[in-house]
Amino acid sequence: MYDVIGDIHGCLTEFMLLTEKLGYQWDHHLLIHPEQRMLVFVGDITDRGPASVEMIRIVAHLVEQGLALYVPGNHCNKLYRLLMGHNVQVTHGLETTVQELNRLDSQQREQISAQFIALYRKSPLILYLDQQRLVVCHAGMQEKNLFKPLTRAMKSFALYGDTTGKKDAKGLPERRDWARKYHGDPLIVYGHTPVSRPRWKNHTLNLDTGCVFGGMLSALRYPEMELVAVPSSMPQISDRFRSFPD
Ligand SMILES: [Mn+2]
Repeated sequence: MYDVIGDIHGCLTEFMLLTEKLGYQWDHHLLIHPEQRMLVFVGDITDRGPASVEMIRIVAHLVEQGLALYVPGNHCNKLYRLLMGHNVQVTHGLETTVQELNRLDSQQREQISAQFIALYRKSPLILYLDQQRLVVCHAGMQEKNLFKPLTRAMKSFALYGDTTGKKDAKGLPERRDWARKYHGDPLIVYGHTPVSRPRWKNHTLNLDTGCVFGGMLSALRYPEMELVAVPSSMPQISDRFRSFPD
């Protein structure tokens, strides 16, 4: 039994409220569910929100202890590359995570970097759960590529979705509606593209309800298929939400 959680982006308060609502309790710095349910993170745990470092600590610790699963998102990928010493642009929210890291003393900074690097390296871009009936991936995956070894193009799809390289009318990267063309049996649960309500399309579910943009933080209880959410405490930035035709 899983509780899949959408993009958190440093929204620790909402994460605490959501896990409480899902029935998790803190026990020795770990979130435990009395019915031994498991948390699954769809990626993008950092950037833009107020508590990215603490989210890294929590997620890394839970995964280390075998109490949670995680797939990296594009923001996680960029943070990983930064921490590995690559030259990345500190933009699109990464600046808040870097500010938080810079406020730590060097020993704490080293520790959190090492924790995140270890978390990233051991986490697959796609999780196949419940005998391959449940697929979790940050930005989604095409039906024809499920269960296959990941190529470079598939890795990019898993992190960024079906991008065109162009910008849309709002100046955001254009993303094709891959879920519309998905007709597979496995349920694909993903995030990445903020929508005002969790979006079911064919056998896919987008759980990124834009918590960091003032929406809400959403979870899917699986296999119950119940949606659980808490409202965001962040200011609402409505032009960050996308809408798709049904
Ligand atoms: Mn993302």
